[in-house]
Amino acid sequence: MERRETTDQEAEQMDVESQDLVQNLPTEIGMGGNILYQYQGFWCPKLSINGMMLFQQHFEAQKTDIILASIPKSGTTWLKALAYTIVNRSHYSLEESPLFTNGPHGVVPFLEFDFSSENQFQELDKLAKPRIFGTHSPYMALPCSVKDSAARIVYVCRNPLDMFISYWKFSGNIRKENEKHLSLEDAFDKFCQGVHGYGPFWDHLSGYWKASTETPDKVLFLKYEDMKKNSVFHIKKLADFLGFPFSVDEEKQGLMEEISRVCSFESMKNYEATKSGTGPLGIPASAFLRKGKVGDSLNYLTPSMVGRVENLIQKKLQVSGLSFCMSDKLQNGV
Ligand code: PAP
Repeated sequence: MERRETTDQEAEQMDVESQDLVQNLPTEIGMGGNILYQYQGFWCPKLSINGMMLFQQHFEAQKTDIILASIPKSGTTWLKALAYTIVNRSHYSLEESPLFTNGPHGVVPFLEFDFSSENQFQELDKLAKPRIFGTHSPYMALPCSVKDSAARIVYVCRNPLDMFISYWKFSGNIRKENEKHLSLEDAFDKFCQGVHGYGPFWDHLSGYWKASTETPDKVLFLKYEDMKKNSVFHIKKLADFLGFPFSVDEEKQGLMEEISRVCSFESMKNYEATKSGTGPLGIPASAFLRKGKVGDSLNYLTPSMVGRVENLIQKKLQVSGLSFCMSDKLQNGV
């Protein structure tokens, strides 16, 4: 297909059209005082609404693409580091990986945050294959070319209690002085109504879960807690799924253990890119690594709050067959 540049007039027209569309969407205030738009059945943060539309309109998936998907605060940064390291291990020694200087968000861009024009999407054709991207888009909102091509999707999810606390803490930490952070109680109430970035979480999770059960060769579904429990096992699983399996020699040399160590929370916290770099939208990279623990939410939520989420999960997700280790097991978190 022959491509041509968008003219200034067309770009202006598109801008006006998307502005009109956005202005008519229902809104809510989310954590960190961010505006959320109800867009295509999910709550899209204002910061990424234009990017989301551009992604949907202009991204052309290639059959070798790797798309790392998640709802925020579920292990995206970790998954980016792991997938990038696995796929590029023949190009860079572990000691010299660009991951240390550019960080996971630098080497694996987000499709709805990091590109702001049609031209930038077209430029992506020139990237070396396989291209690796991140997204917080719900499955149903992904462009058709991602769903219909042979591009592979890896989804990481996390116990919603920990995901919520991680999101709430992050939003409070990065907000600007003039932005009003929601109290824990208000944010939690909205979370339970599905009003949070890219929520409702149950729709996000069940969309990718369903796709992974229907097309397991296309969508790999991972859980943060399982990865924490046995990261080497999941590194092997990820490498096999992505088509970059470890050779017998690599296994003998302990390469999977080495990748697990290099991408562990403790190691990543000390990357130069984490200590002094920025992540998406200019946010300090250090904000993406807080505690990295399972069960931290129990330090913040009351038993009745925990019970409310447990009920929600049962009501909204059990039917799909998706389950989580809940409060009793979280207590013994990794
Ligand atoms: P994002 O969606 O904004 O990119 P994401 O990386 O999904 O964020 O989530 C951040 C969480 O993953 C943080 O959890 P916490 O607030 O409970 O601490 C962060 O610490 C955790 N995290 C980041 N890197 C790692 C890692 N290498 N191992 C384990 N957890 C990690």
